[in-house]
Amino acid sequence: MKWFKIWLMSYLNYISADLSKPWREMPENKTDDLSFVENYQPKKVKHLRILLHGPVGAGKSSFINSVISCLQGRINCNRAFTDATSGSSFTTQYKSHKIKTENSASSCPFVFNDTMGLEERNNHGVHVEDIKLAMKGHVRENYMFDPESPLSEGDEGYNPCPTLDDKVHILVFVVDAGKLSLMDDKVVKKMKDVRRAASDLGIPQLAILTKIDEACPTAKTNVQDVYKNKCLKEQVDMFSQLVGLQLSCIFLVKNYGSEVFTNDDIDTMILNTLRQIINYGEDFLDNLEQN
Ligand SMILES: Nc1nc2c(ncn2[C@@H]2O[C@H](COP(=O)(O)OP(=O)(O)O)[C@@H](O)[C@H]2O)c(=O)[nH]1
Ligand SMILES: [Mg+2]
Repeated sequence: MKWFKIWLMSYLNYISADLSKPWREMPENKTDDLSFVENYQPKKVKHLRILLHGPVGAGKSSFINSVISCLQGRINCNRAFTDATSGSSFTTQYKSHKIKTENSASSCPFVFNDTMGLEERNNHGVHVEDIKLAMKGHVRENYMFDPESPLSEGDEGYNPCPTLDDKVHILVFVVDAGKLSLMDDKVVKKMKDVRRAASDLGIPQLAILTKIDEACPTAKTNVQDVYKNKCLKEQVDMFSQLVGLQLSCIFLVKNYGSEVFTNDDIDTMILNTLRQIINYGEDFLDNLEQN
């Protein structure tokens, strides 16, 4: 019992101690990133298409709502419907989420496609083949995903002649930072398959680890401390090894959920991540120009 107490105390000390320096520098506030996002204009397409992909309940719809909240300056929790009871996938339709800002009548020049969540059971959640088709631009707007059979050529929801606008320009994995160690092998395999398909198409990939407020008991979610937290760093390392993504492509985020007002720390995390997403997507479009 005595040794258990000593072990527990040293473990708690270990997880509650922050690194002396953050392993990634974050901006002091949201000003630069907000202005970058507000002034962003894609060079080659009307909208930069961002595909969010990951397990059910990871926070994909919440991330879209959080971006809307940051840009509108007020909490918006219903545009991309979230599911607080998440057991099975709530998002079943392939839908482009356009975002309007407070000051502009037109929508932002980027869109999010939220997919039906990945599930470990066969015939549940989105089919990996459907994600591959979506990346190539073959999935039409409002197509209802069918977990039992992937879309095929000749189906009504199949777009045989996608334009560059229809294609995905950046793939974003969204995973719950607190559930990495519990993630089923089959889900990891599905994510790796999707990653490989994206790489074959030259589409860059990035990951967001969400729910950092729940993942580590001692994590402080103010923006300057998030990247000092040892436990969160371990989750980032773990995800990097699981899926094979570089550390520089993995971002920590707390989505808006129970808040009634937006705040600077959450805005900074969300907008900084969005800025990286946009930069990676633009790199993809730039490289196409060179080919
Ligand atoms: N505490 C916390 N809850 C979150 C966060 N992101 C999402 N959630 C909650 O997790 C649940 C599932 O989120 P949802 O966006 O529907 O997941 P999706 O299936 O990936 O679209 C909802 O109840 C959200 O409010 C987060 O960063 N922190
Ligand atoms: Mg969803």
